[in-house]
Amino acid sequence: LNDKFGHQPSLGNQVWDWAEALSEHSDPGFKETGELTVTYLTPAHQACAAQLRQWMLEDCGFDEVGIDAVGNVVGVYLGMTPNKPRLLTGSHYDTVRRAGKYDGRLGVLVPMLCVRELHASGRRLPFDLEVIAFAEEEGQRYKATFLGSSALVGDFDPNWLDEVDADGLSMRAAMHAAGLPAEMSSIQALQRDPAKYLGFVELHIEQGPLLTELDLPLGVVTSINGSRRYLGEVMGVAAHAGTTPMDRRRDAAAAVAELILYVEQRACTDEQQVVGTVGMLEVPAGSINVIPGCCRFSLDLRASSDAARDALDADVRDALAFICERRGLQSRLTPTMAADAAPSDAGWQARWEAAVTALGLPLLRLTSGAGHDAMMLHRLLPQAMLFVRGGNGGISHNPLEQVSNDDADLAVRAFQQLLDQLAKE
Ligand code: HGY
Ligand code: MN
Ligand code: MN
Ligand code: MN
Repeated sequence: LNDKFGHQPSLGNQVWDWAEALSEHSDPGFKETGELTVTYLTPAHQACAAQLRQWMLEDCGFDEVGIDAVGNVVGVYLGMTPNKPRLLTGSHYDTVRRAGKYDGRLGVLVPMLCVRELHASGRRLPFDLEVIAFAEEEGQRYKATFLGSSALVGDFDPNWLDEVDADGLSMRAAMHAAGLPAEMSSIQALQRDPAKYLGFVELHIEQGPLLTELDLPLGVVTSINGSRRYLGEVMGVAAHAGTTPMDRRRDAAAAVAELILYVEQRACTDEQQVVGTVGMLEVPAGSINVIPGCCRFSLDLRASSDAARDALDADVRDALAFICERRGLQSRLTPTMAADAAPSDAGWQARWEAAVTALGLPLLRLTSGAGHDAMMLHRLLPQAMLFVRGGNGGISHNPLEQVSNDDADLAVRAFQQLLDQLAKE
C-alpha cells in the first residue's frame, strides 16, 4: 500500500494514522474542546469498537471478528492447523479523562498491523492469534474497573451491573442501550479455558521516564505492581463558616487534607518503592461559607511487593481512623479494587527479550508501576509485557502522551519477531 508519493509508508505511520482516527471519537464535553475521553459504553466508545471491528475485518484480514457481551472487540486470525492452542494478546481502547492517544490502544493496533502484514503476504502461523481490544480498563465511568479483562478470567462481579455512573445510569442499563445482553450468563460465557491458550502478551507504552532517560525504544517488563483502591467518605458537621469557632469544628475536608499529607509522607519514607495517590477529592454541595460536613476522596496505593503494599494500606487505614477519632468524625472506606503484583512468566519474558535482542537493541528489564489488563489475565494464563518508549519524557494520562513513528515501527517489528520465534518453536 503505497502513499500518494509512491512511498511505502512505515508500519509506524500506520499505527499513528489509526491512533489519530480513533482519537476523533470522544465523549460529550471533551470532543468540543478537542480533548480525548472515551469511557465505557458511551457513543464515542461504541464508535471506537465499531471502527476497530471494521479495520480488523476489512483492512487486516482477520477471519473472525466480533464484539462480545462486555464490549470487547475480539479478532481471530486463524493458524494453519485448527484446534491448536492460541496466542492471546491485546490491551484496552477506553481512556482516562483528557487522555493521550496511545495508552491501551498501541497494544491493540500493533498486533492488528502484524495480522495485516501476515494476511497481505498470505502467511498463516502454526497457531491462531486472538487479538482483543478490551472495552474497559481505566475505571472512569463506574467504580468497578478492568471490566473487559475480568470477564475473560471469570472475575466479573455480578454486583457491578448495579453500579451507577455520575448520572445515575446503571451499568446494566448502559449495556442494554449499547445492544449488549446485560446478563451474567453471557458474561460468564466469556471466560477462557486456559488449556486452549499458549499465553497472553501485552504491548503498552511505558508511561514513565526510564526508557527516555536510557535512550532506549523498548523494554521488557519483569512484573506489574499490585494495587489497592478505595473510595472514601469522611462525615463531619456542616456549620456556619463565620460563627463556628475553630476549636468547635468537625471539618471533614480538613481531615482528608491531613490524610492526603500522611499518604504522601508515608509513601515517600517507605524503604521500598510504594506510591499513594488521592486523585479525586470532593466536598459534595459545598459552599464558600459552610464548613465541609462531608468530604469524598479516592485512594490508590501500589507497590512492587504485595507485603509493602499491604503494610502501606494498613498504615493509611489506621491513620484515617486516628485522624477522624481525634477530630470527632466518622469515616467509611469502600474497596474498589485489589490486585496482587503480577510477575512475568519466565518463558514469555524470555521471548520478548529475544525479540528485542533480535532487533539489535540493548535489553532493558523494568517493572510496571501502572496497572494493565495483563494483571487480570495473569490469574489465568502465563503473561509478559513489552513497553514502548513514550515521547515528551514518557508522560501519560495526559494529552501530551506521544509515541514516535520510529518507536511504533520498532514495536511492530518486535511483535513480528515474537510471532516468528513462536512459529519456529
Ligand atoms: O491506573 C492504571 O494503572 C491504569 O492506567 N489502569
Ligand atoms: Mn491508563
Ligand atoms: Mn493502559
Ligand atoms: Mn447566613
